[in-house]
Amino acid sequence: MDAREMKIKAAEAALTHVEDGMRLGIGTGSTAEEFVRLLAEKVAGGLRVEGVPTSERTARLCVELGVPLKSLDELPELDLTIDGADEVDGKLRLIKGGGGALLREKIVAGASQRMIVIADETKVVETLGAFKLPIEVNPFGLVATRIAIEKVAARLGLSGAIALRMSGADTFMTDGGHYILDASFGRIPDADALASNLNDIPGVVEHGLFINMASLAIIAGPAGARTLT
Ligand code: ABF
Repeated sequence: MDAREMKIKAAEAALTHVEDGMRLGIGTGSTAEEFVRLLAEKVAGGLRVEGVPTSERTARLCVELGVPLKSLDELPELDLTIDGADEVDGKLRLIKGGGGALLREKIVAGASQRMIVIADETKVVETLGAFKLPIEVNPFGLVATRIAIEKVAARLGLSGAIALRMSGADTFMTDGGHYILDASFGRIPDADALASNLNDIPGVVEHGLFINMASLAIIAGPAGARTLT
């Protein structure tokens, strides 16, 4: 089974959790896009759902494939969000934001009763941190915010490069008009402490540690899909 087939397997398994009439948060990334494609087929077959997309990119795909969308303000309480991840550990803690949509992803997941993560086996880790931690920051005071992040990291025994994300020659800009700093901390033994310390930095808009948000992860590997709870 190749990487795409594994993503489709995870997306198929997630689709079994979708019921008629549900208000859905719809994630971002290549795995979430496989879910959107399968969901669109069900919608074409008569399934009634309303989706809130977590990015402009996902919104465009949903519109193209005919998945009905609403804004989060129109639909502020959601039944279920289905989204990908960059890393997931055994306690369903996640690193997200590789695709740059972490702020909307976290707001949408936070507005949902349940969040199901869909991923392939390569995303499962014992300890978070091999993937660079995306931190969304306000462009104002970028240098001061980066220094504050370094200080927080040092207090927790973490170090490593903190790089401004680029898109070609330009600074990468999120859907919300913010920048992303990608922090190469390596192994993060206390993700909970890092998450709460980052939350306290004024210039940090949001970070990619998703703690206590996912209720289930569907992990697809060569032998099929398994769940983590
Ligand atoms: C979103 O897309 C992100 O939070 C995560 O960064 C990324 C995962 O993408 P993919 O499914 O393409 O690996 O879910």
